[in-house]
Amino acid sequence: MSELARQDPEIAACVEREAARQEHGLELIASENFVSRAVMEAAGSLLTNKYAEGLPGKRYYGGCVHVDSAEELARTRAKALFDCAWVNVQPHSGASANMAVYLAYLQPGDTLLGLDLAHGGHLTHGSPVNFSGILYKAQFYGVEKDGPLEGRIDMDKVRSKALAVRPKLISIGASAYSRDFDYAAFRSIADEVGAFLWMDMAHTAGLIASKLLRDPLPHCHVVTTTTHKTLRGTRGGMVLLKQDYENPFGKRAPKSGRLKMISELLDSAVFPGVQGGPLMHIIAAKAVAFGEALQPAFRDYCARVIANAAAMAEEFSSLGYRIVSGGTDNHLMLIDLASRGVTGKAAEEALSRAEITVNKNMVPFDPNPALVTGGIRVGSPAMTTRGLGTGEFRRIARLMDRVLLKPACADTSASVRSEVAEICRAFPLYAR
Ligand code: DSN
Repeated sequence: MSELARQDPEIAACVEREAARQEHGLELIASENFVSRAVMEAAGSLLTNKYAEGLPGKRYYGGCVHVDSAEELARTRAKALFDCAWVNVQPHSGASANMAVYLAYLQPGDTLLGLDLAHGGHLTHGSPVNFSGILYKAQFYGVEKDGPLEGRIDMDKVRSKALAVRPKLISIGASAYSRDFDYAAFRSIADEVGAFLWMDMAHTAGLIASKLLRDPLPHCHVVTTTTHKTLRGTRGGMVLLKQDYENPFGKRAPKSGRLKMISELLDSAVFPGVQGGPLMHIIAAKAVAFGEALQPAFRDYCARVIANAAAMAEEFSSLGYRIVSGGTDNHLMLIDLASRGVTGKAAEEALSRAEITVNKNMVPFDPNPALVTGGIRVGSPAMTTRGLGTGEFRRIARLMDRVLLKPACADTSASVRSEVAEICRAFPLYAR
């Protein structure tokens, strides 16, 4: 970064300080991870200079031969990773990928059915403050408040809701749900009500690619994801199809009159529907990350992500915390802080003073507003990348408990901070 430091010391200082924060703190935000230096090099490369609207071999600009190769590599690797027939790697983010799905499958005013944001869903699955809730009629299913399915989705209730509201699109996927999904049951409901089934696997894509969670692709009409989070690539999005199929909307190619394939509708939805020029440096970085995820070591990493989250959830439970749904199948857990009488907001701030980063999160049926919350969401992907194992994750749960028992105590904060520093020194980030 010597050139950046010389030309723009203010921005260089921001990057330096963020590097120090990442190196010296415990990153437990479930949606974050640390990419490799190779991914960063591709993301920071001169491919940023190139405009390449269109698709490989069919661009609206000259000079695309090399970025075409990079995008082809990204597509080939993504297809191998998820064992699927088609992919579009251009979405700038998960939200852009999701927007393309709405554009391809729905008309404004159509009904969709998704997981309630307050029960772990995502903004782009119909929240009233998001385009998905503004342009479409959003209906929601949730998780159970108590009983044997506490914190889990009851598929009988999803079916009843689907029969009542007759959605055109059913979404699966979440940003704060610690259990696996029953894709076959979702598909049977979608077929019964004549809906399309869409899985947004942003959080769990790496675990799915590693075959440690169920695979949504054979069951869903379309799948989207982000490329960071458990997939451990650069920030970005992607749309996938297990198999291509003729579009069910009767749309035909202008000259030949043949029915267009759904992949053509999705390609057009990404560009020009939602985006302009794709970010070729980011697409190259996605290719690098997919290449990494195809290595056997990535599956080992994902297995450790799951084992670490499970150990941490167990430790929190034994300390007296309620984990929503009683545990986790994946990389994250939602912790109800009621037993400690502290809000999510106060917990996030107190933990941050001890160099532990989490995010406040509503727990299902939370009486607190979204900016206060009664819980926190904690995830294992980032610190597993640094090499921590189940022993360290259990220790971190105990450190967090010390802070949560005395959130305002400066001495506690200082002593936990020094233990955090010790862990960080033992598991350096980019010093490897
Ligand atoms: N913002 C992401 C998360 O933190 O889960 C979801 O897009």
